[in-house]
Amino acid sequence: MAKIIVDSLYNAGVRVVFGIPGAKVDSIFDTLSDHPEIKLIVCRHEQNAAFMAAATGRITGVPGVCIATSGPGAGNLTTGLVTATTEGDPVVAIVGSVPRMLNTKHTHQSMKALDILGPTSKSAMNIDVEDVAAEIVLAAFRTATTSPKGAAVVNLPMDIASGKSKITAFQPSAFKAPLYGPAPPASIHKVARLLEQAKRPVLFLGQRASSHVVVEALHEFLAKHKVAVVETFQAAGAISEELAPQVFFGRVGLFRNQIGDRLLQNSDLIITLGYDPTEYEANAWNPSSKLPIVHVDYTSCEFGSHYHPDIELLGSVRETILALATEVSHVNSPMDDSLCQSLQQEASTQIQQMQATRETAKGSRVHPLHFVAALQARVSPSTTVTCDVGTVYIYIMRHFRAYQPRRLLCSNGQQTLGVGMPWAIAASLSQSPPCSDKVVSLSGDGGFMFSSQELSTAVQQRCNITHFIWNDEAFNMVEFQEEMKYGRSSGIALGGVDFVKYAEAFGAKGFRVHDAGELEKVMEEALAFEGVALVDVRIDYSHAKDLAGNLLQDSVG
Ligand SMILES: Cc1ncc(C[n+]2csc(CCOP(=O)(O)OP(=O)(O)O)c2C)c(N)n1
Repeated sequence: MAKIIVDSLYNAGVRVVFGIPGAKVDSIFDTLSDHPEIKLIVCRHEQNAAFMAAATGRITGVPGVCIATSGPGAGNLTTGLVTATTEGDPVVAIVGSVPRMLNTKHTHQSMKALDILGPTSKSAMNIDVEDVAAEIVLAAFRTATTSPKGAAVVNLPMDIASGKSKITAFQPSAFKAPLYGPAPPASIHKVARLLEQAKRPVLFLGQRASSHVVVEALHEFLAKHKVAVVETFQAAGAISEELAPQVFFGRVGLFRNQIGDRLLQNSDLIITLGYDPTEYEANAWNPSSKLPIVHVDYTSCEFGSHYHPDIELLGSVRETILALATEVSHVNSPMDDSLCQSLQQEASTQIQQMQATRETAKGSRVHPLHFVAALQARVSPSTTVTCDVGTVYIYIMRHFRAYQPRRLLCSNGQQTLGVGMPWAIAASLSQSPPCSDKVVSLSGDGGFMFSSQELSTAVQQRCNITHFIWNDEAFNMVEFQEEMKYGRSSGIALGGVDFVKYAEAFGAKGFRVHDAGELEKVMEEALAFEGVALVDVRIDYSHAKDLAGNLLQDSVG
C-alpha cells in the first residue's frame, strides 16, 4: 500500500515531503527510504511540516505534501492546513489512523481526525478499503489543485497501510489539473467597453492573481494598456520593475490608509483579479458600497452588500485577461490623470523619506523603514523573502518592493504566526539545486518562537537562510492596537531570550544589531554567510501606531 501512495506522490510531481513519523505512517517512511527521488524532510513539529508543504505548494504550484501519524500528529496539522486552505496553497496531508477494527473504540492515539481536519481543508477522505487508495490519493491532488486551491486530507488506517491492492498509482497525466477557458465572449465584450469608458479604472489584484501564469498574462495586458494597479499583500510581486513606475500604486490591507486605498476610493471601475475577501474584506475598502466592481476569478464571488460586482468574468483568470487585452482598444492611462500623478508623487516622496530614515538613524534602535531600505538595497529581485505576521509584516508588506511573483510571501488570510522560518526552509529546498541561493526570512521575536525549533531542520538540511528577528521583546502588533483601543496593553510582554546563543545552540550563526549605526554592516555579513544565520535586530516600534492612523473616511450609505 505504501508503494501505491509513494508512486502516486511521484506521479503527481512531488519531489519533497515533510513530516514526522509514527507507527501509523511508518510504512510510508520506510518505502520513501527506497525512493531517493523524493526527498523526505523530517520536521520538528507537524504544524511546521504543514507550513512547509503549503509554501512548497505556493512556490512550485505542485501540492506540498505533509505526513503525520494519528492522534496528536494529525491534530498538530490543523493550523497549517487551515492556513493553506484560506490562502489558496495546494497541500495534500496524509495522516495515519488506528486500524479500522479499533476505530470506534477508546484506544491509543485514536482521534476522529477527519472530523477535526475536515473543516480546515477542502476535502478530507478516508481510505476505507485498499482498492480505493490510489483513487483517493488522486482525488486529494485534484481537489488541492482546483481553484481556489487548498488542503486535502487523506486518512490512512494502519491496517490498510499494511494491506495490498492490485490498483496501482495513476499515471502523471491524471494528476494534471484540467484547464479552464476564458469567460464568455459577450461578458468580455461588455467589460472591455466599461474599461474603455472608465476615467480612472483600477486593476485590484488578489491572492489568485499572483501565480506565474496569471502574472505573465497580466504583463502582456499592461504592456498594451496602462491601467493603474493596486495589490493585496499576497499578490506581491505581480508587477515587474519595468511596469511599476507606470502603473503600480502599492499594496493595501488591514488599515484603510494607503495610497492604493485612496485610488480605489476614487476609481470609477475596479476590476478585481483573483481577489479573495479573506485578505481585505470589501466592507473595509468599500464601506460606502458605491464602487463599481467587475469580478474576474475562477469561481463566483461571495456577493454581499459591499461586494456586488456588476459583471463576473468566470473562468481562467489568465485566459480572461488575455482575451480582455485583445478586446480593449484604448484605456485612460494613470499617467494622464492628475490624481494618479499626485498619488505617484506621494509614493516617491515616501521612498525618499525611507532613504532619509536610513541616514539619520544612528545612535538608536533600528527604525523599521531604515531596515526595509537597507534590505531592499541588498537583495536581488529573485531573492525569496518570507515574512511572519506582526508589526514586522505590516511594514514589510507595505514597503518592501517585489517584482517577481511569489518571491515575497506572507500569511494574509489567517495571519498565522510562525510561518516565516518554515516557509524559508521550503523555499530553500524548492530551489534548483536545493539551497543554492540565499533565502531571507523575517519575524518578530514572538512569531519566531512559534516555530524556532525548525532552525534545527534548516541546519540539518544545509539551507542557506538569513532570518532577521525584529526584536522588541513584545507582541507589538497586539500591543499597539490594544493601546489604541483601551489606552493600555496587556499580555504582550516577551523577552529574556539571547537569540545569538539560541542560534549557536542549533549550529546556526548568530548576529546582533544593537544600534541602527551597525545595521547595514551586520546585515551585509549575515546575508553573505553561507548557511543558516539568525540576526537579532533591536527594533524601534515607537511609531507603530502610525500604521493604523489617518484612516480614510467615507460617507456610508
Ligand atoms: C498563531 C497565532 N496566534 C496569535 C495571533 C495573534 N497575533 C497577531 S500579531 C501578534 C503579535 C506578533 O508579535 P511578534 O511576532 O513579536 O511581532 P511584532 O508584532 O512585535 O512585530 C499576535 C499574538 C496570530 N496572528 N497567530
